[in-house]
Amino acid sequence: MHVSWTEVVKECALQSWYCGLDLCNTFATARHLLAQPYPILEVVYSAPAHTSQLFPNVPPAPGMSCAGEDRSIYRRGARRWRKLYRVNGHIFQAKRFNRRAFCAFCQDRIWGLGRQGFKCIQCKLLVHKKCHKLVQKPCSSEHVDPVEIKDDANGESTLGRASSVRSRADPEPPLPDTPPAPAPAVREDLEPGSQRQYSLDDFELIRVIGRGSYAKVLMVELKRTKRVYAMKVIKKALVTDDEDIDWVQTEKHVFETASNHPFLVGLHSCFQTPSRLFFVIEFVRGGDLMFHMQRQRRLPEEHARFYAAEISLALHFLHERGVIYRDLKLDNVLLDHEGHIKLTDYGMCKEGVRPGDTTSTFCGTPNYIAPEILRGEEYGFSVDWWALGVLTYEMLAGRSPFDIAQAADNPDQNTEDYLFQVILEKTIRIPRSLSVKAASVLKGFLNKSPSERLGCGESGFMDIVQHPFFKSIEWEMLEQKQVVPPFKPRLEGERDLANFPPEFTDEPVHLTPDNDNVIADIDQSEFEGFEYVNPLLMSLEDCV
Ligand code: ISQ
Repeated sequence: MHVSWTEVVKECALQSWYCGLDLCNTFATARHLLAQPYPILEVVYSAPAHTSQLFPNVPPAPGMSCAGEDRSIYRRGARRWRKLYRVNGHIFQAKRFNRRAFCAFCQDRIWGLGRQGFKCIQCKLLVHKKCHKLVQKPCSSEHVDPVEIKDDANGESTLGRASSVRSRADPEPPLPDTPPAPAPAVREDLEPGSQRQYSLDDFELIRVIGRGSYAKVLMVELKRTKRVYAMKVIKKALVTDDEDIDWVQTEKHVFETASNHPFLVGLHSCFQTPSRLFFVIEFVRGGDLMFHMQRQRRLPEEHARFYAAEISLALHFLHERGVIYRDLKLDNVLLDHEGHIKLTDYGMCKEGVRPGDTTSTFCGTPNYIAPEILRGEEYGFSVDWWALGVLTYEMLAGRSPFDIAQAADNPDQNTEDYLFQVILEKTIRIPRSLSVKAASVLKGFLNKSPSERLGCGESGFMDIVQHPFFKSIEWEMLEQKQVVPPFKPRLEGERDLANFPPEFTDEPVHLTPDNDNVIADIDQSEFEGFEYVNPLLMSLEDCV
């Protein structure tokens, strides 16, 4: 499948409007508002309310940098590009229907598992996947600003979007014949007393510690035990279509798998209110690697080796269980109070991947996207080893491998499109200050050909374990957390938030009251069965 660059360019131009300086950081940092996971339906033409404080500066023109902006390292949200199919003016997107729906072409019921049907994102016409190419009736809403989509040979396209297309902030009304079901407050299928269910009343909200396009992360206390947790809060109104719902399901599944590994954040419980979904997650106190890199500029090789090795173990664990992580970046690597890593944020993961299997969704965080994704190729676990290469380079060099000197002054070089070209074409230059072994491991991970990349050959993970850069690592000890980390985050007490950015911790912690009109538009049946309690953590809690 061919990826069209023009669509990417358009995205960049729009998104480049929102940037600003985070003056709190000693490492001069500019952050872009690239927190929208789906560019097509997420681009906004005026800054959303929450961006005004964090991104106070406006560049002279779209695509240009703000005064003093240093683009080398900043927080960027991961995104998934939607696959759209254009036929007769319609722009179809694959949909899963859990209510009665009929094909406008053959009149038969659309049913079955998975994404059985297609829905036009403009006129809402519903058709079978098999019928979508046969639709004669033109789209009745073609006056809507056309989404910029390039048709490819198969009529299959990626990307493109216009402001008037329905977005997450403008949720889709439910189908008329199906009234929304109420949110299940308590799971009725549970044996009485077998599992405790949680609700918002069980927690005291203490501080905001993070924020993404979909979610806000809070530090909370479970009142009964006084234990502290991170709570990821997602507004249901932002989870409006299949891909979003799949994302929530995936995150929950991977959380369940992750709870068994020392270098992956685990889940305590999940619950919901009519307007929100809540993931209660183990709290990791040391802040993320982005925060620490912004203060330390670059890391000694010994430190980078330790983090890269622990991350490798976490990725290998996921891969062995059929999960591609797809969102490795500094922001998603947390440090615990001792200095061990924990990966977080599983919303971009791909599950159910067997060895040799591939997938093709165009997704990730721009600076970390592997060349095979950009080339539109099918890909597998290789993309995670590429991202580890980018991250290890950032730790060792204090900048991205794809930074171009003076690019910030040149609007043509300041776009995501340009970044993608650099990732695809530029030979990566390794700073001379790095050791031969470090240079070798970086070249290994950053091989643009996935089949030749370190970690992707016949012997897979063993090639990483045996690489000279990792010679001093005792892998079994490392996995058992028996190796003392090179850096211990400074913490004064269990609830010290000194390692979290003040731009988050200074935010008011309250959740806005529910709006009945918004709730009325939510199809609660989509969230049935979301409740979950991790039996492992529960038994720990009972010991308190
Ligand atoms: C757990 N602890 C601290 C921060 C976090 C951010 C996101 C998800 C989980 C977290």
